[in-house]
Amino acid sequence: MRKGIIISAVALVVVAGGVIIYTNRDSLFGSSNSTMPPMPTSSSTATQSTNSVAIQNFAFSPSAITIKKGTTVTWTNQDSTAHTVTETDSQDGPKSGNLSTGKSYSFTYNTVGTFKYECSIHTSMTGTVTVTE
Ligand SMILES: [Cu+2]
Repeated sequence: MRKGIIISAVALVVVAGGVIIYTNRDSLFGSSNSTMPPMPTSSSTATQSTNSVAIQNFAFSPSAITIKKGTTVTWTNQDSTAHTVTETDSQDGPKSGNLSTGKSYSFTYNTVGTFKYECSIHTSMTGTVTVTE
């Protein structure tokens, strides 16, 4: 009988401990969700006529731009993490190296075509520059 009580007590502690861990996990998840960067807006994925691209929330914004031949495009890192602007299609394109917070990099596109680039640190960050006559 006493053995049964002890086992029950141990089981209760295990269950209670599990509940506390679960609750903490839950609140951790809740707080990390609230600090998640906002989802990119649809406008940042549409092709835009600009020569200025922000690097923010682990994305190029806008990620697709159209420019005239001879235009200089400037990327500015607004994240607290270092990023790069690196061509990925073996054409003449940007090769910025690491850009720390607040740093900018410029590249002039002198050839008509479509040019792809990425952040070489976070390769899910991609962008496209379309150069027209
Ligand atoms: Cu990056």
